[in-house]
Amino acid sequence: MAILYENANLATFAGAGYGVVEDGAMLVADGRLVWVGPRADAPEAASREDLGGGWVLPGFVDCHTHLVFGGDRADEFEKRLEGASYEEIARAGGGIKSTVAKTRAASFEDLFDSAARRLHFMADRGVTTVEIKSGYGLDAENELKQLAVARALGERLGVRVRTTFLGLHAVPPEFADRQAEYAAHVAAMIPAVARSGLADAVDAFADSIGFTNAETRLVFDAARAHGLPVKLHAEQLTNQRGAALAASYGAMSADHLEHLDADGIAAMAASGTVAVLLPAAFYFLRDTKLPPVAALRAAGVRMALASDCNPGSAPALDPRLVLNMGCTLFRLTPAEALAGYTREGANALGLGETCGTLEAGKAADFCVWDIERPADLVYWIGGPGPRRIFRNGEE
Ligand code: DI6
Ligand code: FE
Repeated sequence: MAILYENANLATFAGAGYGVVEDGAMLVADGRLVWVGPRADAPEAASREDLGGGWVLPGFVDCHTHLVFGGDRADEFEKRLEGASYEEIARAGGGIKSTVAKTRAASFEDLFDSAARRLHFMADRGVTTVEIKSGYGLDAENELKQLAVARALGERLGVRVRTTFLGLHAVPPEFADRQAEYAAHVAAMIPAVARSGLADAVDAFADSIGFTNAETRLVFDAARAHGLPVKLHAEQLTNQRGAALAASYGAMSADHLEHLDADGIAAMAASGTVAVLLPAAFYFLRDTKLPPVAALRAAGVRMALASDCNPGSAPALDPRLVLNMGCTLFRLTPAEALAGYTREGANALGLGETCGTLEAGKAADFCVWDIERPADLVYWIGGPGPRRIFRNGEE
């Protein structure tokens, strides 16, 4: 049955800026937006619903998270406040490796329950699509366990989930001092990952405390051979020219990018690779090197904004807080930040035709907010979620 939603201002994010339609209406049928425009021009509909004068935005798309993991790392937070650096903790066997031990020890149900609590929080605050990476299992069994939990979250929580295999995240203890062998082992896991149908993409952590470009290539070649698109954690802590490498594989996105240089920007612009900015990690690690936002903007590179939710570098769940950080720390405009959490997040996941804007033909994923203007969502340092949330037309 078609329903006309009316009496709301729309921020559609179709085209430049907010794409505002004042006093707008949306016709929804079969879970999709059929028509979007000014109420005065709205088509006839058997059923109508009054949205009470709020603002409607697309549901948020959080295109980079590590939402499924065992335990947490509050103890390391304390250590860092006593003077240890993220790299020192990682090199001393803490960091990602400690989460790996807890993730391996956790059952499917334990992982599901803890991640579901986090995802409920995000969903209540307007996230209708989320990407979830593996990367804390680091062997075939536990990586697939994490990916299966991510899939189950999507099925049971009513959020659209895209999964990413991040086997090349850290070297597990059984491969200590054999990093190159581990990279080959991860490449050899790709056929089974592809066969399982549990991963929509492949990611890697190319950095000084992560993997070399040659190791990343090995895994990307395997991904390509099995039809899986790639993306990369690039230039987070050092400039390893990972973004250019990612672009050469037609990567969907390159993420973090604090140390990105002009060549990397040009390569991303040429390949259409989305820049995913992660200000919560920048904030939590007290980084000082800003990603080159002005140069990315000037080069016309699409910029998405995401939480990077993970236990080590970004225990962040609230999209409004991340939106504010994107503006305050990275100098995005509020319109860019909101487009980054909707349209560009969808583009970074290859979902640009599916969701991320309020346009006819897309999924009816939208939130109704009680605000005066869209920038209110960004201006407050965190804040309440939307009054109503719809995904595929279902509230
Ligand atoms: N970069 C990050 O910020 C996260 N992973 C990565 O490659 C951190 C993950 C963690 O510390 O657990
Ligand atoms: Fe990350």
